[in-house]
Amino acid sequence: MSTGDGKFMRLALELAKRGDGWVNPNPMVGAVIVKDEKIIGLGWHRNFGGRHAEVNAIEDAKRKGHDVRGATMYVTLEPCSHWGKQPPCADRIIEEGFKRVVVAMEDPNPLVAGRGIEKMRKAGIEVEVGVLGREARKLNEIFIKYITTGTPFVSIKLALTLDGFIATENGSSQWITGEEARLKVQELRKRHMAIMVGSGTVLADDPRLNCRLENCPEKVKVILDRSGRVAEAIKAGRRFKLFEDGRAIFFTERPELFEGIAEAYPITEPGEILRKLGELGIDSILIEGGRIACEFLAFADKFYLFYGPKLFGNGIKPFECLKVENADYALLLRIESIERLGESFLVTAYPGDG
Ligand code: AOF
Ligand code: ZN
Repeated sequence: MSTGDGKFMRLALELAKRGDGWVNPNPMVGAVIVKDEKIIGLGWHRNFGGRHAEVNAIEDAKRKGHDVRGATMYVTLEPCSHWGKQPPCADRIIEEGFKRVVVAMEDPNPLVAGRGIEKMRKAGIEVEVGVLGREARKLNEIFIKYITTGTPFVSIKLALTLDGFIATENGSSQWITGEEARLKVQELRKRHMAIMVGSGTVLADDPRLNCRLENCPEKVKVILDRSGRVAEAIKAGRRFKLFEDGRAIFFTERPELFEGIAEAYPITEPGEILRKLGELGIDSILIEGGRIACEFLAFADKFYLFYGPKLFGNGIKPFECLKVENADYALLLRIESIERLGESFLVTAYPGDG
């Protein structure tokens, strides 16, 4: 590793984040071109199907009148070697005469998986892999899961009281957390392609389930509606805000009720639902419904637990289905961070104790 490698890669990671929410199910990728220790080009992957970060950085350098021959490219993901919606970046980097390429992580896409690196090395380019690799893998945890399994990355988001309830006994749950926490939820919605709730939430709260940040793409709304209660309510004349933008997908035991109303698939078990969503091209879901969280618990990749400074004493607990009897068998979580958000705080955690 040369001096400056970390600094330039950090910048590339920051650029990659500009594609947040727009590139799914592709990865967020950033690239920085450096020559004689000066930055001459910046690029990132801006939207799904669009030009790759590396090519955007090359075009940026050229637009500014720089010659990239002999330069170093810092890129957060291994340059691709295959023809997809875009031509292979590794070939372009070779053609342009780069001297050195610094890569944060190998591309987990089986179509690439080291072939881009190999191609560039064979062409005589000095290639270094692994600079800020951990950060790059964290940034693209959604992409890594989806490209290697074909099923979406599952995040469970809950707002809890300090004594662990998501609602009172009669189901009222408004405003457990404050304004800052709600803003953070919007950021989570931005990163995930789909938001999932149960029909109970739709009927009780009529949520929009959209992303209200400036510059945020439309969301896919996934609703588990076993008995088709939402369809029946619509037939009875009710209207729901979730249909105002984006795409709505229902999973139900009575898909026929949804004919002419909404896209619906027969409900099966959670694993099947996730496989179906994967087939539909959805790389990530944010489960926001407290009552359905437990059904998907075994499939959770990440937890976002927001705690508000309140006590209910009794009410609805989110993970009752776990029914741990012996403390030795508790589901273990590995905390990634604890963030204070105004009066609330957010615990971000992964399943497992590793
Ligand atoms: C991106 N953006 O900046 C890089 C990617 O269909 P394509 O041609 O867009 O190819 C998508 C694949 O290309 C993606 O799964 C990943 O393996 C690789 N690299 N993809 O969307 C980029 N560098
Ligand atoms: Zn590429």
